[in-house]
Amino acid sequence: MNASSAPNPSLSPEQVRQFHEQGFLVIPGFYDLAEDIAPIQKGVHQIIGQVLKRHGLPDTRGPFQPATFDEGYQALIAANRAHGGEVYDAIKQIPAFLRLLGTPAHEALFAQLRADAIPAIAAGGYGIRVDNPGEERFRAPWHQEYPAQLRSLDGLVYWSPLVPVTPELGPVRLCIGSHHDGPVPVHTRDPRNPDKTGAYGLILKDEEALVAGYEQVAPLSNPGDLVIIDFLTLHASGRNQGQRSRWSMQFRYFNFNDPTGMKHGWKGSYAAGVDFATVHPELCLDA
Ligand SMILES: O=C(O)CCC(=O)C(=O)O
Ligand SMILES: [Fe+2]
Repeated sequence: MNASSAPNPSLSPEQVRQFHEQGFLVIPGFYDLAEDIAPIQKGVHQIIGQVLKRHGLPDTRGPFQPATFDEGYQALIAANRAHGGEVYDAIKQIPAFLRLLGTPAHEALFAQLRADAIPAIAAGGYGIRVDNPGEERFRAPWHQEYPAQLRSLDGLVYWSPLVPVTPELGPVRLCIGSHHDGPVPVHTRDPRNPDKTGAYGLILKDEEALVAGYEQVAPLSNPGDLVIIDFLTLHASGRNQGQRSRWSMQFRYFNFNDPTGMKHGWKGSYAAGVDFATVHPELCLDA
């Protein structure tokens, strides 16, 4: 499907049923590789080039090709990890990425999965993750999206990879059906990882026992595929044990017609400079 030219993607009744039952849905080939994905990969390729240039490092890469758009990135972060941070901050400003964020297809999916919704884009809730091999600091522990994003209780994450996600690259893990059990209280600091702050520092109450109570899956995916995740579904980053960074896009939508969001005025969480404990003290174990 070409997301930019197909404003009304319709999920089959079986897909809708599966999403509500499991709390996530994988849609292979949702986006058009040439129209939607390659321009974003090209933007990343260009930004890697600009960061190399800015730091006076040689650019020995070949011309852009979708399959190798991130060439040179491992060498760049080996030279200086902070250069990777520059790439990370820059790539969420690629015009093709922001165009895809606002595609009518995302709004239509939301309307199909949430009855009577007034769909909205979560400000600060979109980006491109770069999960580097062997890195722990930015790996997302088990979490629900809601405390990390707020906006509305019934929001959706649209997750889509820019590289083929193999088992070595640490696909996202999901607890099947966990959204049915509602919001889980959290600790706001992880004593095991004191350098994890903000949303990365939120740790679920009784994490280990809680997660063990569900069947888990870690779906593999390819560029163009879409994984839709309910804001209440428990999920976590896998561990990247490969040689390449795992590049993936996150688009988050919420609902202006959700009672919980209406109550707090659709506040955002950490990315909006809000301490989530002030909005939901009852969900915060150390408020
Ligand atoms: O890609 C990941 O490792 C985590 C993704 C995630 O937590 C999200 O998209 O909300
Ligand atoms: Fe998440």
